[in-house]
Amino acid sequence: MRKNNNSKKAFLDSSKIIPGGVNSPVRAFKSVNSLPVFIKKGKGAYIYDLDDNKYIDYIGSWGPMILGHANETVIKSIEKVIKNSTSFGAPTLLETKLAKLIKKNFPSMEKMRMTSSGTEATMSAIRLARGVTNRDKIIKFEGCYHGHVDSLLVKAGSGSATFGVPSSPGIPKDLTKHTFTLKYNNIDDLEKCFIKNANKIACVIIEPIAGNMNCVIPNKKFIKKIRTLCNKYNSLLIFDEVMTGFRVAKGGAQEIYKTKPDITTLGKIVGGGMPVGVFGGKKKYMDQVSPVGPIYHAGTLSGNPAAMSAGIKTIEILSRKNFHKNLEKKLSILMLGLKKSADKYNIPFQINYVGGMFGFFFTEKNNIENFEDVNNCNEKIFQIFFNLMLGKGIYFAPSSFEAGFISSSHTMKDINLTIKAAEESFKILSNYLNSK
Ligand code: KE4
Repeated sequence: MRKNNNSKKAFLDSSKIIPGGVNSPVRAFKSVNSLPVFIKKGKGAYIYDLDDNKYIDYIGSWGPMILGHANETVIKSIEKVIKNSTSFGAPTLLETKLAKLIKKNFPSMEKMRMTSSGTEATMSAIRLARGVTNRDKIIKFEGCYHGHVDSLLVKAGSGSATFGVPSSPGIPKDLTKHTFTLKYNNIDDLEKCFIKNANKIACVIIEPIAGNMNCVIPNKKFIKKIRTLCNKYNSLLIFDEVMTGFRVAKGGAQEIYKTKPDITTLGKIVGGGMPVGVFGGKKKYMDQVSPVGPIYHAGTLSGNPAAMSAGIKTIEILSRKNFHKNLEKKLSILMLGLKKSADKYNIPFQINYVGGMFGFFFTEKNNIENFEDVNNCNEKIFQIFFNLMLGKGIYFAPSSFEAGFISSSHTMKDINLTIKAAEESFKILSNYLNSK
């Protein structure tokens, strides 16, 4: 067991004034029956908690920290910018510079707007799609998360062809009835929904590689079919690349699947750990955004100079030769090492990884295709494994429905330490399972 008195005290204190003691639910460690660790600092691949425990960090703030924590160049760029004030609420050159850098890697984003979060980006993208098509219905997929947008916090109704139901109180049914939630990777579901609602669907929004039901990689035919059906029914295709943008490849999942969406949303990495979101796409659509067009979007801190600067530096560094190739190579050694260790102790364990993003599943099923498959994994074993690894200084996502992330700061020493810790944990797990 690792010392955790200071984190425990901090959690008790924060819980008195912040719901759940955290500012985002997953941080509360509820789904792993554990207490959250409060972080004091990070450097490179490591984070340190209030009790001075050191962890190899495979969350990286849920994706932004692709260079690792406290990258000197990024920090220096923020320091330089904030000396001239932290915000103006007026245009600066940095916004144009970041937009051009993004467009270079995401040519489908002919024009774009900055926001302060991924949620704002997807919310604005949905409004834009509804505005330009003058249609209300939208399609999303079970297991995909696009931020806490009312229209998108929707789970499948009794049948996927029926109306969606809110996945949170406080969201009007009158709103969610316009959202269809279909099965990921299921072409039939999709085709039926389009036929049934021909020319009523404003857009399809999808995580083109899913990272919010653990890491689920879509079938290429599925992605291509969405594009075809959107063309056929004049609906817009929105790729939510808040997580996958610059993560799975420099040009995101759209580079890997060679499929151009009409609108793309970005976040996380493009802010280098500072609050940023982006939505962008075809000029003919983006020029309908106010004040050029009638579709409203705004934001006090949209394009914040410090966030722009952090994003510019982060993208400049990850644009270096072989950055993603090296990242995926390192990740493949980690993932295959974990799999080998699990197999050694006959633990049912599957892996998925793309670029610098990964997932692992405690199940016999070796092809995880959708939310149901993830739901059928062994949650109890995940919880035990998570806590064993945390105790050994390995900081994985505290939920079996989250993806993991590696950075360019992780070394082969870190990878080998992680595999060693996993082997010890699988051994304990196997004794536990055999004793049952
Ligand atoms: P934010 O509003 O959290 O910046 O972005 C929302 C969002 C949109 N689209 C995708 C594909 C996302 O993954 C996210 C946010 N991701 C979660 C991680 N599962 C953020 C972690 C959290 O909410 O604490």
